[in-house]
Amino acid sequence: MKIGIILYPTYGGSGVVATELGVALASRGHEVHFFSSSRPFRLPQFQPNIYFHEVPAVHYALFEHTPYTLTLSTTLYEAIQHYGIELIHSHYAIPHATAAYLAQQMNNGRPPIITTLHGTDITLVGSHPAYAPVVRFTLDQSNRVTAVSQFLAEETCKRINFRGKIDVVPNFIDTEYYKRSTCHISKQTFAPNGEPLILHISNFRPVKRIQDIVNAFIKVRREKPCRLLLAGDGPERSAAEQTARAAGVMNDVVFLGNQPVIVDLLSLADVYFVPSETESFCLSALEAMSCEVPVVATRVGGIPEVVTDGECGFLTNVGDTDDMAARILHLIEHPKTAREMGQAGRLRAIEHFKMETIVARYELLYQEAIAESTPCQQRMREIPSMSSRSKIT
Ligand code: GMT
Repeated sequence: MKIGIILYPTYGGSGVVATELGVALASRGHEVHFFSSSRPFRLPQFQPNIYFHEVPAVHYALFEHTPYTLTLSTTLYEAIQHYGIELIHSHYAIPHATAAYLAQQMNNGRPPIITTLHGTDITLVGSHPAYAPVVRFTLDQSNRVTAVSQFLAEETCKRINFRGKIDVVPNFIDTEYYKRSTCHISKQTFAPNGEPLILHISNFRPVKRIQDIVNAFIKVRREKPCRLLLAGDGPERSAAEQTARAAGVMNDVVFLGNQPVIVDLLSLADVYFVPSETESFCLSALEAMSCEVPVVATRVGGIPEVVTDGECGFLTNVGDTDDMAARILHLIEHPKTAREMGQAGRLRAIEHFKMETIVARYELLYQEAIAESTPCQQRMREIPSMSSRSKIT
């Protein structure tokens, strides 16, 4: 198939999932066209079957904001015409699904569109009154809609009153790549005295509750020497630095900035910590589980569909930094339990979220959407007549 994938290029789960899906599809022989405002950070430079189309930002003095939706529609439309793209897979509804719809209308209603909802495109942004009607309309126009968790599928119906069908296709993980390995970095780099390492990776937006990470760490640190590794960057970083400094634990907190390759960090970690306000899925928790790291996370959104409480780690209430600290402390004081929970996490990743299985589900959805949207006459032309079929002997 010739597949167009629209995605955000920046650090964030939806862009990572879309990139890894496209790369997997390309290695299965499909022709994959990525559409984004800049090259997605995890997209390999050279790989057969992969094309990258940069969506231009065209500024004009009259515009307060650059109309990205329109330049994306034109970029899609031209690629559909030039390469014969058979299906568009839009990751994140706003404005990607809307731009895909425009391009489809410009091209006489083809190709079909699959929209994958990732979370904040419904829970934080999409349900805002300024967006909800257009998001609902665009989902109605998509040939198929998928959500990365059951939680998100239900929220979509509740929050924007969407009445159509939503297929739940969870995010996936390449368990062969994401596995605990002998790491290129020595643990001593971060833990000179062999201290346990607590790791968090995100884009440091308010929804990630970075202050809770630092506050829980301060409580754990009072009981036991340990170190906190924070990978990523974003608006909440400097407040977190101030809190750590004021509490006198800054020497035990390492801000690593954005890290394109995280498997090494995960291979060093003793606990993965994610106290988010909401998460439709939490891809980083799945990455940790695949690397046998026990997870301490909040019991919100789609997280319980990923992390089984008491089996792959512990779930706590949002903001309950006492409980979070107690759970982390328990794991670092009981390495055998931590190891067993880590192994249970990897098994769960393999059984429920393996890349090959989920990519095959998307392939099937694509085939169905293409078949359903192919006009009857054309489909009949594609089915050879009885006389031209080879005889069954
Ligand atoms: O919240 C982020 O880190 C980014 C955001 C995105 O759209 O890139 O993540 C959302 O999509 C991810 C991939 O499906 C999910 O794993 C995250 O849980 C989800 N974030 C939220 O729901 C807050």
